[in-house]
Amino acid sequence: MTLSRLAPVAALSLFLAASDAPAQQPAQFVVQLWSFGIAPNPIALAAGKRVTLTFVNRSGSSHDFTAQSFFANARITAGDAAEGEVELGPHETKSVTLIPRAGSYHAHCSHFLHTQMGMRDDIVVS
Ligand SMILES: [Cu+2]
Repeated sequence: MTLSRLAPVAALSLFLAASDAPAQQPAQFVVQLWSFGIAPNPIALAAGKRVTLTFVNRSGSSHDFTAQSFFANARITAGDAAEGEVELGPHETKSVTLIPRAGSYHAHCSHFLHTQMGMRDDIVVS
């Protein structure tokens, strides 16, 4: 194939790549939970920018991601964080899409003694 035939294809793929990332596309952010920890720490998010938080429970035990103040101050557009909490069964993954408000928040697992064993985290929205 000659270069002159490849050029339109290259131009088309450039166009597709550019139109693939519109501004309203939420960013993805993965939060991992296990026995006993939450990562990353801190969870750093951009204020006012829509983001999909995907909570991945890597362990065979149930955990939750509890951050009442964080969720109460965010605008949730998809998913569920009822009472400021995302409950995860063994090896379960759940996503919540939201627009976070600037601030510093705490997160933890509310299961008995899990916070004390290391399941705590900070969320920094700036
Ligand atoms: Cu836990």
